Amino acid sequence: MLRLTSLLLLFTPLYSQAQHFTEAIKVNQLGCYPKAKKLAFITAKNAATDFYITTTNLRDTVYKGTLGIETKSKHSTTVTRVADFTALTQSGSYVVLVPGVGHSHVFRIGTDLYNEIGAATLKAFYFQRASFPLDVRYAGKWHRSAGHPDTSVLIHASAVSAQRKEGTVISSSGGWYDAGDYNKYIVNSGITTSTLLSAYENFSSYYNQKKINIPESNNALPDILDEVLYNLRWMRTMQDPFDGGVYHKCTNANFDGMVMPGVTQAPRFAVQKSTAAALNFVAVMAQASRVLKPFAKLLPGLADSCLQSAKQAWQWAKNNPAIIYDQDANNKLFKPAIATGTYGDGRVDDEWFWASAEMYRTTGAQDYLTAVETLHQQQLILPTWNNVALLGVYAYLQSPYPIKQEYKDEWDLMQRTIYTLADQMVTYAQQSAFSCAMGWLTSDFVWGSNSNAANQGILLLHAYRMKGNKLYFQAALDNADYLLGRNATGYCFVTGFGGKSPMRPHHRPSVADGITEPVPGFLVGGPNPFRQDQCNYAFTETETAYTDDDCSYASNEIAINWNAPAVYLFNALEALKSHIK
Ligand code: 9MR
Ligand code: 9MR
Repeated sequence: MLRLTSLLLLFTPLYSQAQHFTEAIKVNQLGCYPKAKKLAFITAKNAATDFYITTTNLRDTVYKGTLGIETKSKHSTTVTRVADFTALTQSGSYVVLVPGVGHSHVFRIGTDLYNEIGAATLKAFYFQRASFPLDVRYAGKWHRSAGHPDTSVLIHASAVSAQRKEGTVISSSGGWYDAGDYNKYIVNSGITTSTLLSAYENFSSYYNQKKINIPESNNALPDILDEVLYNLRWMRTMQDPFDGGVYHKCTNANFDGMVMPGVTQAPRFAVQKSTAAALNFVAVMAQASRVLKPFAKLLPGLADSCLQSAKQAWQWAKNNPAIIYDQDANNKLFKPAIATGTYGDGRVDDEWFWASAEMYRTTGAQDYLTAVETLHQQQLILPTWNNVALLGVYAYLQSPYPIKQEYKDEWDLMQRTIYTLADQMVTYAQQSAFSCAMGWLTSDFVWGSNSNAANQGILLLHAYRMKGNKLYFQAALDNADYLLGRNATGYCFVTGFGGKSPMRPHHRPSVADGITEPVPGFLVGGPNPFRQDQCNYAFTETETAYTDDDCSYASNEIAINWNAPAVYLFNALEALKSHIK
C-alpha cells in the first residue's frame, strides 16, 4: 500500500491526454498473479519511451516504467517492445497505457487468477455432453435439450463380425461431442480423457475441492472425475463384447448442418474397428482403472471392469496389430460412404507404446514393460491425437513399479527427452518477441495450434515437478499468457474470457442457439496458416492466420482434445501458484 501511495504522488494523472483503447498493447487479458513476472508487449510503431500502469478509469498511475528495445517477431511482421511491470504487486484492476498509443484491455492482478477459467474450461466438457439435456440450473442461458440419443446406432458395413451383422442395433449413448461437430471419435477421446485423468492424478487434492456446478456436483466424486466418467461410460459402449475390438467412431454419414444437437435425425453408425481405437481404449481404461480404484465404494466394480476391458482390447490389438482406419478406401467398399472426421492415424507404434505404459503403470506386469525397447523408434514430440508416444513417457516415468534397473538407458532417455524439450522451450521464450515458447517453431502453427501451447505447458510442468527448475514453471506461465492475449493476434483464445475473445467459433450449438455469446470455456483452434477451410482471414501471416468466423473450422473450431490440455494447464498453475516467489 505504501508503494501505491507514493507512486500516486509521483506521477501526474494521464487521463487529461484523452487516451483511447488500442489493440496495439498485448496483455494477458485475465492478468497476473501478484508475485509473478508481468509483461505486456507494445506492437505499435511509436516514439514513446515510457509506459504507465493506471487504474481502469485512467486517473491514477500506480506504476511507471521504460519500454524495452524493439524485437521482431519470428512468424509475422509484428515488432514488439516489452513493458515489464513485475514490480507492481498490488491486487486490483488496471490497464497498460502508452502515451500516443492508447491503453490496453483491462486486466487484473489477483491471487485467484485462473480459478474461474480453470473451472470454465472443465465445465466446457459438460456443455459437450451428447444424449443429455443441459438444465438451466447448470447451463444457464445455454441450456438445451439432449441431442443425439445414440440408443440405436447401426453397425456399419465396415464393422461387421460374426455376432454383429450389418445394421445390428447397439446403444452407444452419451459421451462428449468431439468438437464443433456432433460425432464421437475414439481416437480423439483417448488423448482427451487421458489428459483429464492425468490432471486429476497430478493434482488430486486441488481437484478434490474443485466444484464446477454440474448435475453430479453433490456426489462424493470430484467433479472432474464425474465429467470424465460421462465419456468413459460411452467409450465402454464402443467395445464389441464378443471380441474385445473397439469401433473407430460413432458418427453420421455426413456432418450435420449448423443446427442444435438432435435437430437432425440422420442415422448414426459404429464404423470399422481399428488398432488405434483399441489401443487408445486400452490406455484410457488402464488409467481409469487406476484412478477410480480408491472410489470403489461409490463405483462398485468399475475399476476392475475397466481393467478387464483393457485386457480384452489389448488381446484384440495383439491379434490385429495394424488395422489402420482408411476412410477413402472403406468408402470404395462400403455403403453408406462416411464423410466425417477421419482421425486416420497411419502409424500405431506410438499407440502401442502408450497403451503398454499405462498397462504397466496400473498392473506392474512385465509383459507391458518390454515396449520400452521401442523407445528408440518413437518420434518423441509433443502429444497430439496422432502421436501419443510422450503420453507413454509420462506414464512410465510416473510408474510406481521399478523400470530403472532393467532399462537404465531407456529410463535416462525418457527423462532426458522431457528436460531437453523443456530446456528448448525456455530458450525459445527468452528470445521470443512475446517472451513465450509457443510460436518459436514454425511447426507450432497447425490446425489446433493453441493446443500445442497448452501441451507445451503440460510438458514444462512435468519437467518442473521432476526437477524443481523455476524456469520451467515460468515458461508454462508464459504460454498461458500467450493463450490469453499476449500474442500477435491480440485475442484471448478462450470463449467468455478477456476483453477480446472469440464470438463466432465453429461450434454448432454456439452458432445455432440464437444467443450472442458463444458457449463459454472453449479454447479455439488458433492461428493456422494452412487455412484449409478457405475462409476469409483478415491476417494471414504464420502467427496471425486466425479469423473469428464460424466459417473457419481450421482456425476457429473448438475441440475436446484442445480443451483438455487447457484444463490441465490453467488448473495446474492455480494449484501450484504458491510456488511463485
Ligand atoms: O463442421 C466440420 C468440422 O467439425 C470439421 O473439423 C471440418 C473438417 O472435417 O468439417 C466441417 O464440416 C464442413 C465440411 O467439411 C464441408 N462442408 C461444410 C461443413 C461445415 O462447415
Ligand atoms: O484436429 C484435427 C486436425 O489435426 C486434422 O488436421 C483435421 C483434419 O483431418 O482434423 C481435426 O480434427 C477434426 C475432426 O476431424 C472432426 N471434428 C473436428 C476436429 C477439429 O477440427
